[in-house]
Amino acid sequence: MSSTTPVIFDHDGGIDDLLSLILLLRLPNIDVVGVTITPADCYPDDALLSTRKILTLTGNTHIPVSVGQLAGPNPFPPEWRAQPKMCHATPLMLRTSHDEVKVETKAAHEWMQDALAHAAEPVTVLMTGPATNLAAALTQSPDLVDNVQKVVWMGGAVKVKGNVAMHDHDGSAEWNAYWDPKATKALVDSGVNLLLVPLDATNDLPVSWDFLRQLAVKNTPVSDLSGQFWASTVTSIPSYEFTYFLWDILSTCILALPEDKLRIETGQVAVSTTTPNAGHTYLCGKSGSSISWVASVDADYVREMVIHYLSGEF
Ligand code: AGV
Ligand code: CA
Repeated sequence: MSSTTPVIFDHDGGIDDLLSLILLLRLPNIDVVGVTITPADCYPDDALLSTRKILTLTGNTHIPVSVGQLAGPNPFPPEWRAQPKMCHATPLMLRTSHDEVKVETKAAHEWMQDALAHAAEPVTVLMTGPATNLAAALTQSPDLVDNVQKVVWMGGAVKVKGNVAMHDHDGSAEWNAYWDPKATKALVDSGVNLLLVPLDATNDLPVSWDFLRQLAVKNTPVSDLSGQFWASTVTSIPSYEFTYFLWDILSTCILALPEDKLRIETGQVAVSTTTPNAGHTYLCGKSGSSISWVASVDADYVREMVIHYLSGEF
């Protein structure tokens, strides 16, 4: 066994997905073996360009990137998908090249199957977008479940209300789970070792002005770029939803958070795939699958950890 944890990171190109990539690459004892992109809360060209630039900026041009070709039935609002274009328009990102980072020709779910099949030890999969790529990989090759150490997924809302606000939805689902409800169900039912990081836990971590001020006083290249990314989220469109949270950021922190800083619950969870609650991840005594989720965390500790790792030099 190596002393580092091999991790595949599947993200969907949002502001906090890209910040999570920077954070993940700066956590100790993590070996990122590949980055895959789900074309969900982003436009994939922007997500790919920003990912390649972040890998270059952090000295990780050896890490391969693969873009997903599968899409769920419930698209994200175009305003949200367009927002992260600003990330590769900041001066530091404009000055950074991208072409040293290899883009795999295989689609993300196929690249994942290869990577898992050939891994020397079981791999941790961190996901901060919809579950589509991993669900497809495990549906096509169910034996690969044994090659996954664990899945940490920002998705779902177990005992709290969701964040989907659409005319044909009752608001019970979280967006990543809703984008591709069948993939959500397939993942939950796959038998993989799954830890959800649902809204239950992330609701305690809004991106507040106080948090942004604490990051800003660090006054370093990494904290400045991070603060610029987050600055674009304070204008989230009120008609959809106003507050931006440390959703994906918390999920990334879970890989390095001491056990006594979080509370995990385990139960039988089922997933709806039909209106009006498609993507709802709910407790269900009889017909659900046994999975775990992060119920709460030490929010002050997490904020300090984020500010610590998102400051310093690149
Ligand atoms: O539901 C949270 C997920 C996270 O993976 N995403 C954003 C995070 O990357 C969807 C989402 C919910 N509310 C949003 C979202 C908002 N106001 N803006 C953009 N994306
Ligand atoms: Ca995301």
